Amino acid sequence: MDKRVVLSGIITSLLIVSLVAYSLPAFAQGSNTVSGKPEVISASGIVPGKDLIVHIWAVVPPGKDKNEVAVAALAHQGARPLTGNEYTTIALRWDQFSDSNNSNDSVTQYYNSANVPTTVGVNGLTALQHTQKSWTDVTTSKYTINDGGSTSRCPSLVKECGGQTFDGFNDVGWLSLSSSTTLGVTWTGTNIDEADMALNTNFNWSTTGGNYDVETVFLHENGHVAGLGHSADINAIMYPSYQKINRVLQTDDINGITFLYPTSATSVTVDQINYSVKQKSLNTTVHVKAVASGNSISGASVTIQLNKGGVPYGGPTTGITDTNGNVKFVLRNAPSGTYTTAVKTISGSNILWDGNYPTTPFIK
Ligand SMILES: [Ca+2]
Ligand SMILES: [Ca+2]
Ligand SMILES: [Zn+2]
Repeated sequence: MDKRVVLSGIITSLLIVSLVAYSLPAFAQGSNTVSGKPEVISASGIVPGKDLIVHIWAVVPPGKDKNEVAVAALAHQGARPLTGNEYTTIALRWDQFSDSNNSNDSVTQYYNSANVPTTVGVNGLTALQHTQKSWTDVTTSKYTINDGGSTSRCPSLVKECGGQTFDGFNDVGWLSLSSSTTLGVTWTGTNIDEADMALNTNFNWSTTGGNYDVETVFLHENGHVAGLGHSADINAIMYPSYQKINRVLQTDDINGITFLYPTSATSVTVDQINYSVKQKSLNTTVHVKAVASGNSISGASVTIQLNKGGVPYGGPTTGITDTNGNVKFVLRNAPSGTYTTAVKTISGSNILWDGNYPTTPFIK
């Protein structure tokens, strides 16, 4: 809940990965590439005096200024534009991913199919589920969002549901939104972790390759649900303008979700150091495994220092563990004596060495 403290330390990186758009003059930027369609922009606002942020998609009618349209669309929601500084200090960040309990590391989202356009039908839920999977499947992030099933609740934070109350549920629904230019909205709390979404039934929606593509918009909105802001990267899902059908997270989106919710590092240890002699060579094999699961760790970079008679023999050497978690070091023309191995470093993607290794000597 303590977003101000949690987020204060990550402002610099957030600005780089996902919030650059806010340092640009407009909270709505970008050009339209959907031929024959008016430009669609996304903008974020805050309701003064309330614990609420809203993200909207708004259609810019021909000849209209997109910033004016965004301001007007936000005003329809009772909100004013959000500045970059405000976003980085008050944005939603789900606390369950940073507490000491791993069993609660997920967000649950429910779907209300009432009022779904006939052109969308049951495919609306499928599209939403795809986007939940897309954000969940980022391997470098532990962010997880699950389908909680169907609901008849009106997404409580959405203005058109009345009252804008926190009901403890993250709901998605189809509503006739009051602004004729607003394609969809996502509301989130700033202190209370809750996110509700609605798409406007007054537009033409498609799940079969036409615009506006439901999954593309759900994917962007579920980025806001995760706590991401807009990106200046025109390829990113979190770019604040509907460009075309795009149902795949891009590098910038992956960087953003990874920054907010990085996967916890796996604790690894060295459980075995084996020696063998082949002709004049001394082979030293180091095995790396995960402490908790016992699984062998491949691709880890291991640096050792071989000692003979208690003093370093040669310099440190580095190798990479194979698929069995082993890395072999070969000392050619090894003289007779008592050898020990000091493991200096173990590094690799998302692993953290516990510093332990066996110290049993080997006599050649
Ligand atoms: Ca947790
Ligand atoms: Ca709700
Ligand atoms: Zn947006």
